[in-house]
Amino acid sequence: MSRLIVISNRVSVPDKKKKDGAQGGLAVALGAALKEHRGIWFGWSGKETEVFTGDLNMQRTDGITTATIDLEPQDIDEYYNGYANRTLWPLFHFRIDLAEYERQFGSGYERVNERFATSVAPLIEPDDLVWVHDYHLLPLGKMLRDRGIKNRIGFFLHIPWPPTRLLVSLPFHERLVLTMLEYDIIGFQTREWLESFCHYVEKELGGTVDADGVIRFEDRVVKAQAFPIGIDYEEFSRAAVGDTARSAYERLVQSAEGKKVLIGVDRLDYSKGLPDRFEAYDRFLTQNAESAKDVVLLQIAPPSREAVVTYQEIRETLEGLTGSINGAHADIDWVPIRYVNRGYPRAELAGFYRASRIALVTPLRDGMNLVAKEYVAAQDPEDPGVLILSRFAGAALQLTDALMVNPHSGDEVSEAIRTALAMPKEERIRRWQGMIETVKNEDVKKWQKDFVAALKGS
Ligand code: ADQ
Repeated sequence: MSRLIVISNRVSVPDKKKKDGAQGGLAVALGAALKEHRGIWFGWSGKETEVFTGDLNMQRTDGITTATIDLEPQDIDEYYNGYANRTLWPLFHFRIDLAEYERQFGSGYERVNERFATSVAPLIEPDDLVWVHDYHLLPLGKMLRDRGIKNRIGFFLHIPWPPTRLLVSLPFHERLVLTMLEYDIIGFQTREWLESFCHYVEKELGGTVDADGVIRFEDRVVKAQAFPIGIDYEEFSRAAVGDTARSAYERLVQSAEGKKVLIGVDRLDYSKGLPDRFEAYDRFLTQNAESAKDVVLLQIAPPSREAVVTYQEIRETLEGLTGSINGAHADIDWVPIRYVNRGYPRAELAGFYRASRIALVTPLRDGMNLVAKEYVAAQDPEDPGVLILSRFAGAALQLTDALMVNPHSGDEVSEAIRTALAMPKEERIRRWQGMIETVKNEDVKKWQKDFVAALKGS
């Protein structure tokens, strides 16, 4: 079996014992994938160094070999906080209004990608498969080719790919996409993002794309395909009935005192639609005053990317909204929103999901969204809860039995909450059965196997 070299911005081995801090979807998914393959996970350590040396820190933790490099403060500002999170992330989530186009962000991004390539290239042996992840490293394939790496190299994008009309607002968009054509395979979460990419290649570059997603441009042949990511269903559904989950479940049920819990679990990110969600819930409380006190919203939202000002703003917005909604509706024995700014171990989250009658997964745009799948996996088959899901999450293309909403419409979300609360058990079971099949069959192991098979060219 070929070795797998996984390359992503950050390397963080999932640690079940870790009590604080959330683990992003990427860390969770890759941890599961890497355990099955011997190989190396390469990326940034998350640490700063005064002067970049390219020295590798190699470690073996929990069955996974990692190799990391430290970056200079200027690298972190321009590449990570700058181009990745102030330019590409907002643009790729359709927020062109938030995208900042600064020349030094672009050059920092290219410089750090070159640094990644220089440091990882010596680790790559002739038969290795190389799998690059996400928007931080779009041009890495080209930079590896420039260093003589002839291996099969694949790329997977965890976030949406924007429509051509938005992407062309990015200075040097052509140069960026051209570097991606050095990969052998490019994976997207859904057909929608795949089609946007192919559209760009045809319309802006003049390449051709056949019915199998094979792109031809000059002398390059690249396969583009959708690989919807899943969760580690086995691990998660087991965790949901374990001791830790059970006590988390009890804790939430007891504290809710007979009220139905609505749960939201998201990184604190403007793409997740949290203010819109809170406003829709406010509307629900106003329009359904008689049943308002029968519910409580638990929103778990650990801060992320705090160095970026838009993330500081979303935090302030939410704190303000929580205060005003709680102020307007609360009584001496009831507060409508419990807003928690921290991460929880996965097993505890599973218990919270199981104790919640409704999950509100209402991002304005999301590559996939794993919380939706985790919620489904954690439910009691005899008495499952209802998933309210944004049609703009990649997961909406798979979880078609969810209550689908337009997250921009407060009326629609408020109405969906009402419908979910009144939904008879038979309908809850029927919808859940439709979804659990997908969550179970299209899990992270299948995602990883499918991608690696495509990367091998088999
Ligand atoms: P994210 O934007 O981070 O991932 P998501 O897919 O929902 O979004 O994954 C979040 C993960 O973090 C989930 O596994 C969740 O349980 C965990 N998490 C969130 N809040 C937590 C908390 N308070 N405590 C503990 N754990 C918490 C990106 C893309 C997504 C894509 C994934 C995977 O933006 O669209 O689905 O990568 O490809």
